[in-house]
Amino acid sequence: MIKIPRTPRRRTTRSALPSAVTAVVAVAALSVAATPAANAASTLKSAAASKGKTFGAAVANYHLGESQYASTLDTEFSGVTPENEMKWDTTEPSRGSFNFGAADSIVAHAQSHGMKIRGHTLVWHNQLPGWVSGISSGSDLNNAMTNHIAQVAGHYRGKIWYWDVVNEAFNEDGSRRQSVFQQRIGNAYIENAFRAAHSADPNAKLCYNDYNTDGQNAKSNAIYAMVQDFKNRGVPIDCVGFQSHLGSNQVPGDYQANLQRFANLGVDVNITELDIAGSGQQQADDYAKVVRACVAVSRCTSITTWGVTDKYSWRSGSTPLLFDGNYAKKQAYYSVISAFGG
Ligand code: 9MR
Repeated sequence: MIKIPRTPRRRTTRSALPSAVTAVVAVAALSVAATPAANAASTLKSAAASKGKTFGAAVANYHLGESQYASTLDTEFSGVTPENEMKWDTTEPSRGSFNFGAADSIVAHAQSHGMKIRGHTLVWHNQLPGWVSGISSGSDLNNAMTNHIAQVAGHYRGKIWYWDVVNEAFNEDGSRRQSVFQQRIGNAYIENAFRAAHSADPNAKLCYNDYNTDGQNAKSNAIYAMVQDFKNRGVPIDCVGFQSHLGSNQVPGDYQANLQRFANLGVDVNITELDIAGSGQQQADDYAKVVRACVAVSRCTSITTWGVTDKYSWRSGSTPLLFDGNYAKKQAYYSVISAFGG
């Protein structure tokens, strides 16, 4: 384990010191510069790595050509989630015609920078092409769904760390969302999807992902019961994703306890789409609470913010990310680093 200095060394002015001291300072400075640990806590990814975690961002392929976007991503983040490029409407816009171009570019960028990839998402009621919603027979829809998973997860076999296999399948009251999958196939569609993903890419860790599940409530209780049932029956599930799209001052008091109860079922927990409305001290405090909770839960392996810069956030009016519209580091950025102990 590499020890990280708590505070950055101060620069010392050479001319103000006698030469012997100057030499010692110079040697010390050299050895600091030569030690990778010297700046270990100076980026999000190095701060997270000091606690064994990955710090990712949702990425849009069409922004990668913007140099500040790419350089902020490459310097600060150790994980990526394609924001839209792996969704069904992009990857299989008409039945049996697959399109992987945009997602392949993100994957290539991530691989060439040593970043881990969260695949997002195989089965979701949104960004679903019309041909899927138009299928009226349950067995035909199940075939279309398992074929989609086989093709998409198969295309990226061996490259994905975690897959969000099924996204947002529950209502706030804990009942099943009446998506086309639920209506035509019934409750079994979720486990069918996980089994298909496991066959397509046996080494990817498979997640169920949802929002408003950040504390104990009817929705997270229903997901908890599903995961427990899957574990009991041997349905392949490895992880639960907590999106954590949060308003200001809304980190639930039981955030950590909620992560921990899922971890205790024998799954990893990921914070998958973190963004928190607000600014200044409030936003910094809210981010710190989330990071501290993840640090305290050993199976919390990854935090992903839902974007890099406020200017391209899906909720940019809430300025919810760690870099402002000019890529300046916000107060919340520094509180994340210090919440990791940096
Ligand atoms: O950030 C995504 C945005 O660009 C899309 O227009 C939107 C379409 O529904 O999806 C956004 O990402 C969502 C994610 O895939 C699932 N959880 C909620 C996210 C924010 O809406």
